[in-house]
Amino acid sequence: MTDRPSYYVTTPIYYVNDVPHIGHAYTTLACDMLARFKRLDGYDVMFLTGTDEHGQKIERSAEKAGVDPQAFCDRVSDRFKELAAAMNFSNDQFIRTTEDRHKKAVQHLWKVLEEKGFIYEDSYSGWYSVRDEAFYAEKELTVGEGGEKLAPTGAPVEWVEEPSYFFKLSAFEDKLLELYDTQEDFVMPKSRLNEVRSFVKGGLEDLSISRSSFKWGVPVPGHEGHVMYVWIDALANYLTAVGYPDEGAEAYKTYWPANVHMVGKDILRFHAVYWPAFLMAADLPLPKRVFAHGWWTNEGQKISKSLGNVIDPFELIDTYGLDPVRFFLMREVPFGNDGDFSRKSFVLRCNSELANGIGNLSQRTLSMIHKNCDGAIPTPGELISEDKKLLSDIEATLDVVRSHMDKQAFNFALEAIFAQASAADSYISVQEPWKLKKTDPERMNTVLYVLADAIRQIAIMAQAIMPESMDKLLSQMNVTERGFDQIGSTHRIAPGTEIPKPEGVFPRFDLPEEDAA
Ligand code: ME8
Repeated sequence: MTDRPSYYVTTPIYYVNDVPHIGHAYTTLACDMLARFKRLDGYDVMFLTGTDEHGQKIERSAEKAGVDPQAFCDRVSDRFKELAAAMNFSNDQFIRTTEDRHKKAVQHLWKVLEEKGFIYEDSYSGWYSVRDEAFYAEKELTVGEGGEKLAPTGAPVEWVEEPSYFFKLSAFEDKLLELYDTQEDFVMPKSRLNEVRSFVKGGLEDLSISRSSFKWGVPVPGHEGHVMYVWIDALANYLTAVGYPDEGAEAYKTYWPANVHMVGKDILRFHAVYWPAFLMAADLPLPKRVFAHGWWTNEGQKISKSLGNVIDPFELIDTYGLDPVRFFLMREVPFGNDGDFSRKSFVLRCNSELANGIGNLSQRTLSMIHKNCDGAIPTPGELISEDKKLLSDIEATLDVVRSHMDKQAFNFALEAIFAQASAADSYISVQEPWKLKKTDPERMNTVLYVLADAIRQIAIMAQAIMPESMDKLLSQMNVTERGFDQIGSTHRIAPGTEIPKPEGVFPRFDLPEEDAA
């Protein structure tokens, strides 16, 4: 235990039926930015991601690939680990649902639910979509072009009849509605909360939580022939990772309940309805928030394997470098909304805010210092009101950014940080330090000092989104203390700090050929 406040953030665990794409990178990146930000702000953070490896979808994919399911899971799960490394994710754990610790945890949870009288045996007959790993009521289905029945997501459904155990979800209608009314911001954004509330108000049926027509799942304890429904298995990963069922485990005591379960809008129902109901039934504390973000399309089109337009994060990183990719994904679209990925927007955004923004600002300033101040941070004279304003505005930005981050408004957090880079640019244009060299070298020293300290603080705040580039920039300035406790007037950059000839941090990109003309 530390006396620092704790913060637990989770990503969905991704199905291993398919290799990772930009959507998976996006969700985990949002959590990475949050985790890094909280660490820099002094929190004791637990950041969890991983893979969801059971269920019929995985069993069938393995069969199709002609590989044993475990070997299949090992292979694809590794690819998600490679993505985490390529994206510089700082997850503290990578959980896999085929691990023993997880099977034990979810079997324990099952037994608790059973002992408390929330599980009963019956048989299920109804519609099931393997692609969504979800049951659908007849009234939810739509009809496809060929007259076939489809899930509301467009996924095919099949009729299933089999013995099954059920969870008494219907008993939780009122309790869930009360949760949405009383626990502020349990579901965010607000518009999503309304969606969830009206789903629950529409009436909840008991949920089939075991399958008996295939094998690839966690065995239901004491009931041979049944494996758990993949969603009860998957959701429990958030508990396994902190040591459940040992409620006395240090990690459990420190981190549970989670602060944020980050998910895409497609899986909100599982997290905001089923998950709290399971936890209430087991008498376990509820997570503080479920945040459902929007979906990316590719140049206006839905991203899908069958359309062949899946955006490969590895390819993007190869083409543009990692930090511009991280920056663009979090900066471009208000978090929570859907967004469109286009290379033109990518290039325009990165050129204006990275290459021409913070990149140019730091390159110009550090070059001037290197050249005109004997390669070291100059000693400032007395600060005038413009100097003080720039620095105090930057200091005040930290609280603005904190408040955006606490609402998962990542784009606004970045906008606030980068507005300070623009403010520093305007300050240069007004102060014209290059002219002061001859007319008033002491004032030039002050201006360059103020700029260096402004850049130091902007770079400290931007570390959560661009860890590598900001490390490069801060290292060029010999800044070693980089936590948010270093923001403000008590920790200014020390005069005399060596500033070598700077190297550019952000390249400028060319527009894609079709847009360049
Ligand atoms: O649902 N845009 O796994 P999954 C944005 N195993 N985000 C996207 C996206 C897109 N186009 N496509 C995918 C599962 N995502 C379950 C979760 S959790 C206990 C179990 C992201 O591999 C988004 O976060 O289908 C979405 O919710 C998730 O990937 C779905 O991943």
